[in-house]
Amino acid sequence: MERTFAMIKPDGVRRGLTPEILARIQRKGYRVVGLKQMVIARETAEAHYGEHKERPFFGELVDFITGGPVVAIALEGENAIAGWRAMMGATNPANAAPGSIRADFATTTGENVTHGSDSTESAARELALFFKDGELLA
Ligand code: RTP
Ligand code: MG
Repeated sequence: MERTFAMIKPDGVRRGLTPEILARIQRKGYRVVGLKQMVIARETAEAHYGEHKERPFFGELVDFITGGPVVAIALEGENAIAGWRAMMGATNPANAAPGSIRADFATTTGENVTHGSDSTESAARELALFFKDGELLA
């Protein structure tokens, strides 16, 4: 069993895609062990995307992710880290597999609807950044 951090980004929430995305997660069979709608503090966003600090799009990325409510989700399941990344599809929706969330609902790399941790280490770090111990189901 693995846990991963998933997020519906501000574009997804704004466009009313939250129920559709939660339905896909549940149909897949992942267990939602944490769930909350929130506006991300700038400091948290900068820590979350710290690996991209030197990239030219960093400022825009932080502006975007803090620019409206997101839905933070802790998922549990067999192979959940890679599995959720597969459900999301490639970063650039133009390269995302047909049927994936980004292929079905996004057109640009900058606003690509969902986030998913990319490794065991990122998952642990991001879950701790967004959820306190008591907020996750055992
Ligand atoms: P995420 O972290 O949001 O789940 O996305 P990801 O792993 O698929 O992609 P990553 O390389 O971690 O990039 C994080 C987010 O930064 C934006 N981005 N813009 N303009 C660009 O070239 C560019 N590259 C990345 C995207 O919104 C991406 O999701
Ligand atoms: Mg990433």
